[in-house]
Amino acid sequence: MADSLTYTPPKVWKWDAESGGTWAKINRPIAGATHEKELPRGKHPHQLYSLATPNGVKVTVMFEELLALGKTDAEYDAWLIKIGDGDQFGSGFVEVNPNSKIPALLDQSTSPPTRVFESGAILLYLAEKFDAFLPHDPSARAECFSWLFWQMGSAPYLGGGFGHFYKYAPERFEYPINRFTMETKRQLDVLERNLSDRQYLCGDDYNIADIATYAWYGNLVLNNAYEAAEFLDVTSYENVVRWASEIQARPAVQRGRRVNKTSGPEDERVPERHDASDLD
Ligand SMILES: N[C@@H](CCC(=O)N[C@@H](CS)C(=O)NCC(=O)O)C(=O)O
Repeated sequence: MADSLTYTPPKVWKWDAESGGTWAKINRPIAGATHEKELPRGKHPHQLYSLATPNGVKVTVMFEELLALGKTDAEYDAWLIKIGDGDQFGSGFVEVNPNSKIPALLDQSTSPPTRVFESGAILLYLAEKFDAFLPHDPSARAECFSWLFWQMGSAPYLGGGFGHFYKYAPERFEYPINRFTMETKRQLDVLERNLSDRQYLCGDDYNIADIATYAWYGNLVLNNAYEAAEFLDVTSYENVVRWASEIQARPAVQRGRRVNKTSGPEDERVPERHDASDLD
């Protein structure tokens, strides 16, 4: 191991310096709003406040899948939250998500409006509301919950651990990169083994567990995240690549991936979505 131990923690940690790295500007050890700012509201039942990160894409893919199924009541306005600029700390956003992270949803078809935060909770809320992409049979439903919550618990090791130290940290340190690469590859192997005899994560049917997991691990193996495909030898996870490619080819996934996107090729960016035609 090349890195030596150079830091002795003080008795009590104090927030007295920027941590450096890509996200230093928005890292803070306290919750709550930093400024007053109302959220905009559109005409559709669902108001989504988000950005096209993996957690954000889960929800826009879900909306596009519901609309593709003909669930016209699933219409939504997708407003852009620029997390790099601190929009998630505006007072209106914090009212919808006290955790100040995208995605956050306000369903104004209920009275009073229903707020939902945490991408997994939003997927479940929409799946139950529209009776779609969630099996009815209790055992099949339990399998879906298991993979959905597996994703919610595992992805922070991939994003906050591997992705952070491999791509965003101010310096590349061997110890955390090794630790989180080990865990990321172990997680990919969990998926690989599960998908070796299943088309989708829970069997023959595509459901919200696939939507959630594709957004993170699918994008990773298709080289859409962290420029780490070669480093992680992602092509060795053949079944994960096959599953991810199949999901990525779905028209609703192609549409959902573009909503609230502000980077990448110009013709893929749809920073805000208020009508199906915004994506056409
Ligand atoms: N567990 C949350 C995680 C959400 C999350 O980490 N969102 C990130 C973008 S992917 C964010 O908003 N970061 C802004 C910040 O940390 O201030 C979920 O799944 O919704």
